[in-house]
Amino acid sequence: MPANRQSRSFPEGFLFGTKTSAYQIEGSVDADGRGVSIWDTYSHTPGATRHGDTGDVTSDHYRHLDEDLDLIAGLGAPAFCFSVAWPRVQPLGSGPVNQRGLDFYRRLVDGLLRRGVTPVPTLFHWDLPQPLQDVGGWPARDTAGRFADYAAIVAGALGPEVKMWVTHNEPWCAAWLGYALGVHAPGRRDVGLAVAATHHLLLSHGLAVQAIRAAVPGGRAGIDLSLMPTRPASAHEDDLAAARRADGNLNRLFLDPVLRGEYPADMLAHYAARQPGFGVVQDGDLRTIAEPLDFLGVNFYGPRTVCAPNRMAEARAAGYWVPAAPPEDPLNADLRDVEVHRPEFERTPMDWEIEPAALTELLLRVRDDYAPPPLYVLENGMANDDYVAPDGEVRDPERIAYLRDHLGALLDAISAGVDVRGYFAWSLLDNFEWANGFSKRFGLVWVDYPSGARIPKSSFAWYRDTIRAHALAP
Ligand code: IFM
Repeated sequence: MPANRQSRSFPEGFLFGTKTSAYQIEGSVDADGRGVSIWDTYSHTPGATRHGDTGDVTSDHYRHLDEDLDLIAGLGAPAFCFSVAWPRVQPLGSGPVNQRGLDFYRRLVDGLLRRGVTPVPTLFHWDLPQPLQDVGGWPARDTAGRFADYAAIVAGALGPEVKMWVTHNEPWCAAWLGYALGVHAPGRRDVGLAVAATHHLLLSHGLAVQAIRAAVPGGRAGIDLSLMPTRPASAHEDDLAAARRADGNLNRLFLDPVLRGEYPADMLAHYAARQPGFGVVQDGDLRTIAEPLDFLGVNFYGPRTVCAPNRMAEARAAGYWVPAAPPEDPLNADLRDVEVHRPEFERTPMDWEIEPAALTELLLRVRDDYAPPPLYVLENGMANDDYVAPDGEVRDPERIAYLRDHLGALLDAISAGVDVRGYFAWSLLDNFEWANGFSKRFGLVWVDYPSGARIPKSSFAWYRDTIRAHALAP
């Protein structure tokens, strides 16, 4: 049989899962003493999200918990990654603990364990308590200390049964979409604030790792980074420099401090004039940030190609799709990079290019450049133009192909010797896709938002069968 006709097995113990986040699926934002998060504030700001959508109800997971636990069990994935909403646990972001908020996550964890599913909590997936934003948010150092307290509370309450912990999900998004681009909460557009936010998010990560280890005997801690191979549109030195800056901001600004205990020299120089910027770094911080990890989570959706603003005409002539004008947003205007697209690559409805081999490239690069702890792909998946057919089924062959090809790319990385221990599909359920509201569906399960009804899509059955076979069918 030719190689491509054979099924390919995953290593023994390879951990399959799905992943969700609190604000995107829970709803019930006023229930049981929950406080206000920056995403409540931001999503209710006119013009902030598509159609003014909010997470007030979204997939209504808070009230559909048992049904969702049964769906998770039906999928057969041995792990489930969810995030804890800080404002449920500490409505003010500091001080008193809201026991009813903790009880919800206790029920979730117990429900998973009863069904034989390993819970993987993430402590922060962007829903900062609003009172902490009111006194500065992530650009303020005190927020890192408050996060350490919160981490200790959650780890103390959910341990010792919970062994695998993620401190932060995609701190790049929290810092740069939230404080530089202004397209996520809290909607600030200031590069100096984004640099300071980056540092305090990372500092809080290191402090949280220490808190988890202190509270959970045998606890394993890691962070989940959104990473992207970033390529130049040509070999011209200006394009190479633009790609290097983009890579510095997206990837190395996080990988270097976490895995090497230092910020990249070119990024320190690039942001040197920004206030407060790296001026917030104190002695000893980088040692805390580089607290050795038990695993590194990698979130992958696609690669990025950039040219320099003065090279747009050449990029266009070379066949790239190039925007009419250079970006004016604070992030990219500062980085002087222009995102271009390769027309030969299909894009998802998020406009993200589909190139599974870029996942292999990324995993190899992380291995080669950083000698990291074991890797888990903690997010991968696609938005798709799904719909309910007249027979009531939701068929999403595009998503099946996407998952299959990315799992194949992951197996290629394993074959090349990269220690990848698991894969989590984003996402279990259709949900609130941040500024895109409900216009993008990422779920393996369709959610009918008005009624809360769930319909497993054909990708759910495909993923279930793949997990059961522990192999990728040809
Ligand atoms: O929905 C998000 C998630 O919250 C973080 N990672 C990317 C996903 C798709 O955009």
